[in-house]
Amino acid sequence: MKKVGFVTVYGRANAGKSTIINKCLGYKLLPVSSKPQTTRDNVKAIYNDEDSQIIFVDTPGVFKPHGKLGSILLRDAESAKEGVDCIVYVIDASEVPNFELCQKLQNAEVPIIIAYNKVDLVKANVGEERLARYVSLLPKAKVVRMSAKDNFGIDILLSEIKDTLQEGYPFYGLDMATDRPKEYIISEIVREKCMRLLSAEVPHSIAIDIKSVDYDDEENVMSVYGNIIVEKQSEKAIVIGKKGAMISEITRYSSQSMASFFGCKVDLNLVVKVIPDWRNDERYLKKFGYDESL
Ligand SMILES: Nc1nc2c(ncn2[C@@H]2O[C@H](COP(=O)(O)OP(=O)(O)OP(=O)(O)O)[C@@H](O)[C@H]2O)c(=O)[nH]1
Ligand SMILES: [Mg+2]
Repeated sequence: MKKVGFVTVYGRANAGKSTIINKCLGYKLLPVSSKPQTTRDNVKAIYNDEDSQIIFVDTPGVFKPHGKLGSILLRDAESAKEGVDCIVYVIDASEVPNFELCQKLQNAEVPIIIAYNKVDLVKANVGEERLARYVSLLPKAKVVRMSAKDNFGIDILLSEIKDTLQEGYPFYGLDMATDRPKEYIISEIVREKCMRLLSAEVPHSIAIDIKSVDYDDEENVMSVYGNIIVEKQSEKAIVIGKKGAMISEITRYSSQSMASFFGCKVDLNLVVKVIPDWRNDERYLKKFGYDESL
């Protein structure tokens, strides 16, 4: 028997939720970028050690929603607080405090751990004064001061999480990293590179549609064909770049990440397509995995 359970990682956009989960896992599974709304799904990331299995549920950051996709993301983030064993509430210590989410957490029936993240970016006295105000609204919460980027506080967070979990049998196989198929991991790798390399609003109108993944055992090569979907011709031109410079950067960085994640060579072929206003079109939202009716 191990300590087992589901732990939702919740908080405002860009607080460092996905970074914290990746650091707990010890390898990079989830997309991270400096732009808000990087995460678009409630993805399960499975952590295993000798005495525990923790199933982290990453969530889209809470953000003022735009359009149908934005509303789906917000609904996903809020619903992920239900039916779990513990909630890790991630706060960016360097941001001006915002107590809206504390109110949403005040009636939670499960233990809450405040992951007070990015302490590297704020003077200690300012950070502590802000933290005290959060704690006064969530007096029962445990607090872990962290800098996920520097791996500071990760061990303490894991041990606080384990303290909240019950003994039981693992829910997932010990070699499983996530509940999602490889096509999903690939699409998230490509989307992350788009988030990182493209500026302004373009990344938010992108979806990745992986068409095929074939693996050649003898050559140890994974061949992938996929589409990068954007909403406008002007965005397509930006994603392709001058003489194809941008799409080749996206392809190069994505291939490197895929090669290190899957441990094989990668032949990645990406085509840019325009689907006007897909983020407000139920058919396409569904096709790209953002289901309104769930
Ligand atoms: N300085 C500093 N930066 C951090 C820390 N943790 C995360 N970051 C950075 O903060 C940015 C956002 O990190 P993410 O992990 O994508 O944040 P998120 O909460 O998952 O964001 P969304 O998915 O958009 O809601 C990235 O640029 C990270 O590198 C930290 O402890 N210190
Ligand atoms: Mg995220």
